[in-house]
Amino acid sequence: MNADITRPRRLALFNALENNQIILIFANSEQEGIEKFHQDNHFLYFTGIMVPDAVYCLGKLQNRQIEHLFIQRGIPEREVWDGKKLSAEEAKSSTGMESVKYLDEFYTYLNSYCPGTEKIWSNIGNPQIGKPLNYPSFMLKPLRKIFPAITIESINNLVRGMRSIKSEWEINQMQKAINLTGDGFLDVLHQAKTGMMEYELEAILYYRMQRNGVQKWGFAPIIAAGINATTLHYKQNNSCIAENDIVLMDIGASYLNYSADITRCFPVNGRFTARQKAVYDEVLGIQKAIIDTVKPGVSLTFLNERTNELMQEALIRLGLIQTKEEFRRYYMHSISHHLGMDTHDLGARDSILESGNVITVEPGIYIPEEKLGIRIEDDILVTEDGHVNLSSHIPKEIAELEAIRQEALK
Ligand SMILES: [Mn+2]
Repeated sequence: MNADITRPRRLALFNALENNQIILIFANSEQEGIEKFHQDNHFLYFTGIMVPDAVYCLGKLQNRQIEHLFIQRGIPEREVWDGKKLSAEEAKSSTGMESVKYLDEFYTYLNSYCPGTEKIWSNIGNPQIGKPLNYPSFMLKPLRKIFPAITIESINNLVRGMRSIKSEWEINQMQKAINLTGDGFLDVLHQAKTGMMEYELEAILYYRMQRNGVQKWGFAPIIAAGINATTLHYKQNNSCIAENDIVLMDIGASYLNYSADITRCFPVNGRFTARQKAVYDEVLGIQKAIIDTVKPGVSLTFLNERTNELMQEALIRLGLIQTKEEFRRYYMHSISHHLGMDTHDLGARDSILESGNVITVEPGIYIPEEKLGIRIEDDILVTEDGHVNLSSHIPKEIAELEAIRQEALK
């Protein structure tokens, strides 16, 4: 992600600002402990750099633009431990910004900008009751005391429109994440056996992804055999896969912080039972019908309402419910969300689709009493004249899945 990619984004961001407003986007802080460093998505989107403990500052004050990047100052004695820090010159050339300062100057600059500032947009997220302040909120805390008149608002509300329309470059990153996830899924189809643990399938997937440059999952992978698939956010992945289980895998690599989000299900013994097939066919039919309706101008609300109708009919056909009102017993979630750097990306739940959006389409039926959960999820790009299914090459037809499994089990 170089300056040619991030510079136009910063220009659009500046144009979204009203007079006497400042944007402060904090990079993630260096993590102690076992986790590798991963960057804040807003910070990466606008700067393109993977360094911890930095701040991007953009303001429109008295109708003049101010823009600085604050980075950590290198400490020569630490270099043998941590390596060299990004220098100011390197930061300038990778971001295309002219003014790079050090973090120890941050509050001095900020204090000089605050008188007259009406609003600060920052990546404070949604404060959660009972949880500690996140890093940006912590950094802005002194300011709230000294300049109580300044409104501090989540930057999500400013950049939602920008981030939900993907550029060609972004779509290419997402396609890579999707393809590597699909390759990993095919490896699983070829290697899974009855009696394996769910985490073994997780390892097969991650091996393929990491060997191809993926540094992290887009989200905690769900590898759920049998009844585990009826727990929507199951992520223990530590059960043994039994003979007649369907394995549900809701998985997505993150490639340069762009996330895939794919769900596939397969029978571990190579063949769906008649009942498993019937449920699978209903979910697949609904998924295809909903994907067909995706085009600019259609709302996510419409997709949800249409799914609910189709689901009611399907569940009655399957003999699971008698009246339409009962359908939430077996289908509890919504059909779609925006996908991008965040797996649940910026974009309102009731948004109207525009060309350049990427959304998931993911109906499911969950029947604990039959130890069966089926969800099928693809990643759909909205285009001028309809849509493109970015994950259409990842097998989901029953005949295809059975053929690959039976070949693998020979
Ligand atoms: Mn999803």
